[in-house]
This record gives sequence, C-alpha cells and structure tokens, in this order.
Amino acid sequence: MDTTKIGFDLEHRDKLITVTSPLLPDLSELMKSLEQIWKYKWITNNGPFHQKLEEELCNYLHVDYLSLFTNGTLPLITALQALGVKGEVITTPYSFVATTHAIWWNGLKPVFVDIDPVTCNMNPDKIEEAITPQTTAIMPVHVYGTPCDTERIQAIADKYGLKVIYDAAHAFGVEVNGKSILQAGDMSTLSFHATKVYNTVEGGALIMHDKETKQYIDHLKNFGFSGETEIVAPGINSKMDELRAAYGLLNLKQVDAAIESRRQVAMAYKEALKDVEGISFLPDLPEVKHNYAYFPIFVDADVYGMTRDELYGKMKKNNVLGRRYFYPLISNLSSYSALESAAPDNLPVANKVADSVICLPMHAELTKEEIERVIEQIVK
Ligand code: T4K
Repeated sequence: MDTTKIGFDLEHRDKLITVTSPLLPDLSELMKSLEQIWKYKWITNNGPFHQKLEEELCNYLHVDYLSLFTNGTLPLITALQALGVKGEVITTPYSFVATTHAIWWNGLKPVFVDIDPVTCNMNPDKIEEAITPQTTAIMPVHVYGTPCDTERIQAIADKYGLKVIYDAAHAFGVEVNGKSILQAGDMSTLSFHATKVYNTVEGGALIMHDKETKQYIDHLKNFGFSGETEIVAPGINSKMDELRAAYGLLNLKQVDAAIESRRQVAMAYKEALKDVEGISFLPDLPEVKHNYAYFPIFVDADVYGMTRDELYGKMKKNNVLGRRYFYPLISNLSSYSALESAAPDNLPVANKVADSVICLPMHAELTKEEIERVIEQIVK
C-alpha cells in the first residue's frame, strides 16, 4: 500500500504535528457494533443505528429535529432545495468552499458580503446594502465555531422576508447563553468529517424546527421516497449508513472529553502567544460555550517581522503542519471572481484576514511536547 500520496508519509506521521487528527472510537467497541450490524444484515436506509444516532444527537445538541446526512455539503444543498430558495443568496466569502458551492449547485447566485474583523463572521452591517429584489436567503457561517450575530441577522431576514440557513459545520455543541446555536435561523447544517470536533468518518446533519420539515428532508435525502411507490419530490441520495452511525454513537460518548482536551490546548496557546507582537487570535466570548474546533492566529507582517506565508513555510519545514483555513478567499477563486460582489474592494476585511491566517494544530491528542513545538515556531 502506498502511504505517501496524501502530502506526507502516513508511516511516519508520528514525526509530524498535523492540523488535526481524528477522534477515533475504541476498536473493540466498534467490533461489537459491527457484529450486530452483520447479524441484522441491515447496513443502510434508516436502520437502528441511524435512528439511535439521530435521537442521541438531538439530546446532546439540545435540538428537537435532526436528519443525518452522508457529509456536511449535501445538507447545505438540500436545505436550499427544501426551502425553495431562488435567485440570490447572501453569503460570506470567508469559509470552506462547500458553502458557496452549495449555492452554485442549486443554480443560485452567491452574493458576498464582508466579514467582521473580530469574529470573522458575516458582518450584519453589510447585509442590507447587498439585498436586491432577487434576494431570497442568507447563508452565514459560524466560522471556527464562533457564533454569528444571529439576532441581527434574523431581524434583517424578517424585515425583507428572507430565509436563513446557517452553515454550522464548525459549531458542534456550541451554545450562547445556554442555548444551542443550532436553534437559530430556518435550518442549520453540521459536518461530521474526519477533521471535525465530532466525526462519523464522513457525515453531517441538517437541523430543522418542526416534524413536517424533518419528514420532508428525510424523504428528500432518500430520492424523495415517502413509501414503497410514492415519491414526493425529486430527491437525492445522501443517507448515512449503519457503519458510520455505529461509529458516530461511540464517538459521541467521548466528545466531551475531547472538547475539554482541546480547551486545554487553546489555553496553552493563548498563554504562550498573548504577548507576541504581531500575532493575534480570536477572543473568548464569556456568553459562549466554545468547542475549540480550530485555533486560528492572524499574522500582522509589519509588526511580527515575517509574513504569514514565511511563518507557514517555516512551520512546515519543521514538521508543524498548520493550515491556511480559509485561504484563498472563496470570492477570489476563478469560479466566482467575476461576480460583482467578489471584487476585493467590496471585501477588504475578508481579504486581509484570509491573507494573514494560519490555523495551528488543534486536536484532543496533542501532547505537551507537541504543543511546545508548535509554540516554539511562533515565539521568536
Ligand atoms: N462548510 C464548512 C464551513 C466546512 O468547513 C466544511 C468542511 C463543509 C461545509 C463541508 O463539510 P463536509 O462535506 O466536508 O462534511 C478539510 C475537510 O475535508 C472539510 O470537511 C473541512 N470543511 C475543511 C475545513 O477541511 P482539507 O482538504 O483541508 O482536508 P485534508 O485531507 O487536507 O486534511 C487536513 C488534515 O487533517 C491532514 O493534514 C491530517 C488530518 N487528517 C485528515 C483526514 C482526512 C487526518 O489525520 N486523518 C484523516 O482521515 O479539508
């Protein structure tokens, strides 16, 4: 087996500090679940593990209705379909490409607005000026798991009759004043990709607020089938299978401990980097229960004396593999750069942030020595 074709050699990954490392369930526990699945011979299509994971995730996340998906991109695409979104969708350029791609895959026009320099989320002050008669929805992102200003976004949506779909791919378990961030908007989506705080290998979910919508989404993700011969709409196939649901149930038992370990990594980084001139990081918001999904730092080259890319290159040379999430900015990609709203003049903050960010290694298994090695790269 060739272990080298992913950018480094997996056989020697212990020498590298990667940006993340997946939370893996106990193998013997997983074997027990697999034995059950093998016994039932029911491996997908809303099986018992799938049903149980939906139930347990609703409890864990404090939401009433949730539908599992095969990844975090298809719920974005499906939410836009289910809500009948047409025309233009206001969104943020500062995200993973999946956010804007989901809009494009629905034949809709993304309209980019700039971000807030403190939270890196869509700036609510910029939304109203981007609304046209064609606008029907807003798709913000709780980037890095930091909550958007959901109250202001909702007030604007209500004023203009717009739908709001939150890309909450990074916001697993995040709460504001004790309330799940997933309660905001018409729908929210999660990603359970291997690189996320909570993973089901690949996977995701769509969160909605009523039983009828949950039922409709469940039909849509299964080709539109509502019974053996009834098809309610042109659906798609985006179901999670039993193996990944079983894996997900086991990971749910250890996700709190993983978030606590991540919190400790974040505290260590903050303590070590707080006085490094030219390096800044996101604020801890007292009303927020954070999940420590990512630890982005922002490099002010003039003050720090080294550009972001120089620091990134130095880290890489020393086997510390940070990542420039989210660079390049989506609006600068050739697929979208011709859009009027993609002009860099319209998005000065997002361009500046995308050009200065490095996400430091952040996962539950980082050792003290590894955290030290990361810090050494940055503290001169
Ligand atoms: N919306 C937002 C805001 C998102 O951030 C994402 C995904 C989505 C929507 C879409 O959700 P999904 O459809 O993906 O569920 C990664 C992920 O593939 C992607 O899920 C994620 N966001 C994005 C931010 O990052 P890459 O291309 O950086 O992944 P990759 O393969 O380079 O992995 C990064 C590092 O993680 C590796 O260097 C080591 C570690 N890793 C990765 C994998 C896959 C492991 O240790 N083991 C693994 O199995 O995109």
